[in-house]
Amino acid sequence: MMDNLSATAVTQSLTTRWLGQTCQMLPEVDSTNDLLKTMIRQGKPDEPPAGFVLLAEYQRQGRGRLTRRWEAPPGSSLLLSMLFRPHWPAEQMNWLTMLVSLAAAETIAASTGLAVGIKWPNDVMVRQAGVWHKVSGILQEGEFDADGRLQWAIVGIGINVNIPANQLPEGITPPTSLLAASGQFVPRLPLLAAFLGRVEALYDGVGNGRSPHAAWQERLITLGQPVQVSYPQTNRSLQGMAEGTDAAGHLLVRDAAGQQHTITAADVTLRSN
Ligand code: BT5
Repeated sequence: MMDNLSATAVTQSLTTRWLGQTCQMLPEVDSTNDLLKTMIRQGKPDEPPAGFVLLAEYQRQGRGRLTRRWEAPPGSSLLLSMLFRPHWPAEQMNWLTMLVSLAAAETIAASTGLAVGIKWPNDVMVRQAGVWHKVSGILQEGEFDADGRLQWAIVGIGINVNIPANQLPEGITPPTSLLAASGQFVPRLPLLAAFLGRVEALYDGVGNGRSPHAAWQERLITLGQPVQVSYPQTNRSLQGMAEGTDAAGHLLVRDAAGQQHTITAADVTLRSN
């Protein structure tokens, strides 16, 4: 079954004030993050505007972190990039990924009843047959201005909505979709509208002095678990206990010798899996 997402249908279904009120929907693109980056670099200052959302039904070269791919069959998923112009200090940079993963987790839990958690730093997971599976991934990119503030940031997210179980991509972490995990077709438009509404509320909350950190940390399935931390670029790795996160969202891991490490960017595997 397919459901249609058009830019008009999206804007009509939104309850947001600014997020997604300007949006564009493409049937096919290389990568929504890459195209949005080009639009920012080629546009006038403040074009596209903060809150602009670029959606696609299919990505020829959807990207994960580093050189990894994000794969989804046409029309099966939510694939979008959101543009923010936060002017936040660098220490708050990760709050965007934090609030977007939290918004996705809360929206998925509310609309499907599935158990939803977050695997540090950027994976939204649902529990299926007692095992956590990856249902969504987030890719944040941005640029700082001369005062070290976040001038613009793109947060791209892929949510596997109606990918049939036999069409799920290969994944380091076992992938699933809302359809595969719940057995129900999930209409994408109301899911998208609820998700963008939640992102906007959490983002506006930051402007009013509320950090998404506590609610995000509460959903982390990584804490209190033995983990393996791998740094793919250097081939180094570290084993320890994930004890918590700091206000910036970095993971705090204690090794067997009792030393605490602050992990800013890496891949984390739960050793109990
Ligand atoms: C991510 O990277 O999880 C970030 C994914 C971001 C995708 C969105 S879609 C819209 C926007 N435009 C883009 O081009 N990208 C963003 P990472 O943590 O590096 O995980 C990537 C890994 O997830 C891959 O190497 C695969 O193992 C696995 N994978 C690929 N497609 C998947 C899927 N649909 N579901 C679950 N896992 C997947």
